[in-house]
Amino acid sequence: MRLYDYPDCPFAQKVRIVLAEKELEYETVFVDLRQGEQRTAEFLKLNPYGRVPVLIDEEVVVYDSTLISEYIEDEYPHPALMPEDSAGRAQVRILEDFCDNSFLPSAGFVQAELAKPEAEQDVDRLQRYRKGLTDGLVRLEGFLTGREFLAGEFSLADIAFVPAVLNLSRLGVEVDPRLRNVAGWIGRLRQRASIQSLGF
Ligand SMILES: N[C@@H](CCC(=O)N[C@@H](CS)C(=O)NCC(=O)O)C(=O)O
Repeated sequence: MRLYDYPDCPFAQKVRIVLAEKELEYETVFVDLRQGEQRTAEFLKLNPYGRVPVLIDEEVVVYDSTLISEYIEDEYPHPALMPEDSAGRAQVRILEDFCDNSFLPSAGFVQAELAKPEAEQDVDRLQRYRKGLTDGLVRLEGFLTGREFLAGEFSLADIAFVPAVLNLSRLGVEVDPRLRNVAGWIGRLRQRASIQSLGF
């Protein structure tokens, strides 16, 4: 298997955690996004949207971290990272969607703002997107009531959030100590071998 990767990309990080959970061997191809390598004709043949990650498994080419994760789950089902029942699977997908389309973009905007010299940072924008993250954590607190992980057992939903939730302090976001479920969940994520092996 070959993963087209960019080390700081949270979507590529998601896929690396899935591969580590399944103990699958793969090689990585570094796509230098800063040099525009994602827009070369060769790369656009793999992903017409010009984004990492892309996974190639023999002749199968899959792009988009969520689609890749589901492909891996279908093809290499053990250990399972999706619940067996339809309701549980739908919940995992809803959480992944929330992560990919709301939580991770907020984290990305905060990160982009913090990368600027302090004098150029837009304080209102920073505050708005940090609030997006803290509101997101409140939502997760509800999902985690009476559960160790977001969908009960550890799943693709938890993996989706790892790159953002294990990076919160660097984004200047503290977990409100009243969010006990979230704090406990983050602690459990930090203990997982797959996550530790990737240096989170
Ligand atoms: N929905 C996609 C998002 C992937 C994505 O946004 N990748 C970014 C890097 S983190 C990228 O390749 N950006 C290059 C570009 O837009 O030119 C996924 O889940 O894989």
